[in-house]
Amino acid sequence: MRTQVGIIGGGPAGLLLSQLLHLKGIESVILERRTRAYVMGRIRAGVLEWGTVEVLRDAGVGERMDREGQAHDGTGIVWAGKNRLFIDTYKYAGKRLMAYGQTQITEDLYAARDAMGGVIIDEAAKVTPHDITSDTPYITYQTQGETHRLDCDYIAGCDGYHGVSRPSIPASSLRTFEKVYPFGWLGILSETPPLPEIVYANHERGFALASMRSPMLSRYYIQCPLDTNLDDWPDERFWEELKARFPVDLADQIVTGPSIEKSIAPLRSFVAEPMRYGRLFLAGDAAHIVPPTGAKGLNLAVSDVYYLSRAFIDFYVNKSTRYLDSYSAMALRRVWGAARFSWWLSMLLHRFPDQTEFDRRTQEADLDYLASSEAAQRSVCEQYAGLPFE
Ligand code: RFL
Ligand code: PHB
Repeated sequence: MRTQVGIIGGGPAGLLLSQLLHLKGIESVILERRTRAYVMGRIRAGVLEWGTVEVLRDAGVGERMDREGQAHDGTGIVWAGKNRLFIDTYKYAGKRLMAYGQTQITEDLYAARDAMGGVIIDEAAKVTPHDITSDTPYITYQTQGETHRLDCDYIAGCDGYHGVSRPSIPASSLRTFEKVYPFGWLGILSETPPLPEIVYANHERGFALASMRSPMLSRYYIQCPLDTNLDDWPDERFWEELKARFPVDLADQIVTGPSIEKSIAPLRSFVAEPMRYGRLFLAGDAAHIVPPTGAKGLNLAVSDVYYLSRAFIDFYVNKSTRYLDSYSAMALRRVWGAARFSWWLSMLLHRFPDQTEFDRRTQEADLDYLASSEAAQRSVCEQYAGLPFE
């Protein structure tokens, strides 16, 4: 088989890239390791920057998002059990946020690709890129035990943190930066009405977050030790702990019910540089991971894909490699901005096991300063709402 762009990974990054290329008449094939049901069943991100909303609309997958997604002017932060600060991104950055699930985005993208005859090979095993520094790269993979070969002009590595693309770049040509946080997030999804807005809590028992997917679907998280066992967290215990981390007035508004999903995610910051090696381009979690506190992971995957699709379009339509050549540097500028912000917000809102009283006081001073300073709020809003694309 031959195509123009071979895409490894059928998560949001790979699907969106394929869709944006298709709209400009550029062919691609997606190779996805998992079954369709598995990919669709993953519960992950929920908060979209407005730039992401616009890219999804331009990709022709905005209809359900505009109908079912919930636009917000910002996000609340509570700490010391009492204060509530509203991070008003609309007032200070002129941008709203959209609460709409990654699960739904993935469904919308699969539906769009299928409707347009997009080629997606599910359950592709042993996907391996070859000859990536030559002008004739190709990818081999197996389906039902049979090996196939996909020839292409370029390869897009959109296969997430555990994918095969990044490890196929020689270690001597790749620099990686990593920070691992000493806790995770225990998250649940429940078919209960959410709080009216997204609220982050810094509490002495640990961080908590109230979020949403739709008027009858809530998403909540609590900070937990890395060795937490899901079996030790029946729903009742989760709700009790969640409510204990919010001020009473908010806790009283939380509607509880049976969970329909429960999982633990570790927190990590990771960046690989450069995001290009020969004819292989990395996008999304394949190149970088941010802790979820800043709600940036999916948004970065979308901004990478926005830059990368523009680069391929410029190449195929205008015969120019200008954007392909600047892709890595351009994407990394935005990545590091989001990596810094996500790290900062994580440090601000969590309780660290080795935190001293000094650390606690400076954390609280940072929060109090944010509450009292319009300049500080403006700066946070600009970053939380998402830096503009170049
Ligand atoms: P994905 O979604 O991991 O998709 C990669 C795809 O590649 C496939 N794959 C392979 N295919 C072929 N061969 C191989 N060898 C392969 N190896 C892997 C995988 O099966 C998969 O289908 O990466 P992508 O597309 O870059 O998308 C990134 C986002 O998924 C991620 O950044 C976000 O979910 C992060 N995130 C959030 N981001 C936000 O912008 N806002 C949020 O509110 C937000 N909340 C979150 C989050 C992530 C979380 N978890 C669980 C990590 C909340 C959580 C709890
Ligand atoms: C979510 O709704 O899953 C969510 C919201 C905000 C975050 C992270 C995750 O910072």
